[in-house]
Amino acid sequence: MTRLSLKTARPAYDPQLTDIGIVHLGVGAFHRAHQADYTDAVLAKGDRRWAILGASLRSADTRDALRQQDYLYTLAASDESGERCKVIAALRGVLVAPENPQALVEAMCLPGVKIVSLTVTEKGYCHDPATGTLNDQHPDILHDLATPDAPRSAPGFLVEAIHARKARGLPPFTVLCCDNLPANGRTVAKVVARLAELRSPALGAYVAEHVAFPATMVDRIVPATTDADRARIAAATGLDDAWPVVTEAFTDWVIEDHFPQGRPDWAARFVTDIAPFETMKLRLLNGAHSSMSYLGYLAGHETIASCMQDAALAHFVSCLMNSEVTSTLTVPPGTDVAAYKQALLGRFRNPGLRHRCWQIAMDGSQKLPQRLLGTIRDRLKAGEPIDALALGVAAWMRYVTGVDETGGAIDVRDPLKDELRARADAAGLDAERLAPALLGIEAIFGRDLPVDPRFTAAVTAALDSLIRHGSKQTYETFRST
Ligand code: CS2
Repeated sequence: MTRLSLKTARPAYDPQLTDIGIVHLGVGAFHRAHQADYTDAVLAKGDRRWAILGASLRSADTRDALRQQDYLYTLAASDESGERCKVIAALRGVLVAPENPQALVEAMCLPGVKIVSLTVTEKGYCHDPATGTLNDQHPDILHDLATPDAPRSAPGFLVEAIHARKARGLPPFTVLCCDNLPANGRTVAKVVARLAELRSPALGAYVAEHVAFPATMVDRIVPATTDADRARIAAATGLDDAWPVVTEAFTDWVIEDHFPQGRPDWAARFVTDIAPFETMKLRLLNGAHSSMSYLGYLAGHETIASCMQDAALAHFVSCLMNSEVTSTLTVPPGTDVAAYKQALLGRFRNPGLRHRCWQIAMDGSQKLPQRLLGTIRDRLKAGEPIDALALGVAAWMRYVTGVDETGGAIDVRDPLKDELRARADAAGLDAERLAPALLGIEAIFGRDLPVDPRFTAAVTAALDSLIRHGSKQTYETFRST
């Protein structure tokens, strides 16, 4: 199949006539649906300096799929009016870091590269999620300190390339974190400066003084592509695409405008203070997502759209957002929070997105702090109840036991998976033992929450109900509140 269907938007520029201006670490579906889409529009408008060279830090899958199609791919975006496809040409290549780490460092040292952006997921920064500081005992960090010129971790690549550029008299690139970390620019700056400092105090000082780490709030729901998506998109476009990306029509990007080496004129919102935007999104969207993913999975829902069709679960999500999260937010300039929440419920309901609970449930140990625990801290400080938030945390605890409500195995994916499983196995399915066992993980809960009786009591009660009555019956109790 080679003919492009007339309904499919094609690239408005020749990718061969573009220059690489961005190296992107973690070239997965989210990047291809979000930053690459914004950059494609910039290239199409005629500023050809910003093509993207992608890198995978782990597997060769994306490179292998896209290489045979010159790194062009289809982006299919849906809302209630249907699905629209376009071909994105912003990605000029994909390097697979483990095959040749030096080649990636060299690419990051190209003089035309002004930005290194990242979507390596929360765990990719090798930090302690409760405090945001580098975990200097992380195996990849130990590796990168021992072998700095052949790094493995994202911070390792950043530090090595910053070091190499400095040695060559090239200005540093701007580091643009596009992951859902709290204060993502500041957090990554801290992690990278610390790793640099461990290599040499002078390099640490250079990073702190000369490298820009603007913060971002990124928002677009991007489920993993399925074979059914491939078949449907091939039928719609007439293109045989090995790895199209499926997303929603909605997209948002708020960026702190601090790019000493220049930046593309992305159709993003450039602001001076990102914090209120980021907190609103992490707590409302991602907080609801994570809570729904654990509760929904346990109740037998496969996707978020299916969770939203369960009136009791949809009601729980509204309670979580309206009764517990909203009071903790500072309204971002120009934002109508009620309208944002309304739109969010519509986005969750989008039947065109088969966003699996299991996918969102991954890496909970890295996600809970910014999605639920920060909100809980603020509520406790204000002396306010935390029942819905505590149920979200308890559902995660029930989920990471690795056994579902019918006795089946749950495929728990998490960097702390082994520790979670060992603690859960030792405690057994008893809330009085399981809750404290998991609350004892300081990297997730810090030191304050496990000793706050209001928090421990709420989580233990919710977990007890989940264990005794199951997820569905537990979230149904919110209908009468
Ligand atoms: C999701 C996010 O997988 C997850 O954890 O909550 O990827 C979410 O879809 C995006 O942040 C939406 O912007």
